[in-house]
Amino acid sequence: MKRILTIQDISCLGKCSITIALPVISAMGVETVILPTAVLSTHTMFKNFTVRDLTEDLIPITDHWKKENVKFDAIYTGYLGSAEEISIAKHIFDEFKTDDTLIFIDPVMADNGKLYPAFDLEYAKLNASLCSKADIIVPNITEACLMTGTEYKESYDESYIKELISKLAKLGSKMVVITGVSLSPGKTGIYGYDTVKDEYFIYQNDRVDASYHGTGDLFSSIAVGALMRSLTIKDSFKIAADHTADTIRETLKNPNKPWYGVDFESTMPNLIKALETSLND
Ligand code: PXL
Repeated sequence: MKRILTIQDISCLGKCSITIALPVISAMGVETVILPTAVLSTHTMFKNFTVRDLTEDLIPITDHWKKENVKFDAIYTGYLGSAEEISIAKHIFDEFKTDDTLIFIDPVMADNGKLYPAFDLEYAKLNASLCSKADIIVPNITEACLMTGTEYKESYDESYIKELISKLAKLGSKMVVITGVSLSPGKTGIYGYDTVKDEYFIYQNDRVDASYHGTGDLFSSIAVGALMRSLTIKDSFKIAADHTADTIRETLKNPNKPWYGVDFESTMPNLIKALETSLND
């Protein structure tokens, strides 16, 4: 069984980061080791959340793993709380990366043209330097703009996305996948570029007119989980995009849905079926 290390916060209530990554990746049949960067009472879209920062625990924890000779097939980073945690994540890559370790970075810090409350432009620059260490990065358009110093646009065309991709590729990651890209009305999806093969890949599905927290984390967890089950890049991102959209649609049907996250628990059986189908194809 493949083993992933995921480095992100625990938001105790809120359905995001580790409370999505751990159940989803585990259910996909991949061992999921967690390194919690902080424990928050809720995610940061709630008011008055509490934070217990765990920065000083990270190196002792990973030093212990090193002594136990633990190896990871992938390291997946999401929401990191501070500049110091970005530099610790780089150190962890250096300590644990082998030729076979996939570094998958979701530079979580912003959406819809705005940085999340905890972050500033300096943090965005540091996230860009973290991305230089990646095999795959999956920023949304806002994060792509912040990391490349590009003006954020609500409406854009394909050349704008290609320009963002080319600037992101210069950061040094082997593969760039921009999420939340809409190339025609009523559609949304991903726009990817493989720098090694010099190949673009695009996947669009029907746009659901609702935005929920944690959907980026769900998307990334599925993509990295599917890659660890040896699906191709294209199949992994397709399953991630389709399942995330299906989960939003399913959540919309729930009259008692919480405002802060999606009902990924209800759709989990469908994800496993889709994964099994892809594995048997
Ligand atoms: O889903 C991204 C995320 C993760 N962790 C925390 C957040 C957010 C988004 O707001 O606040 C703490």
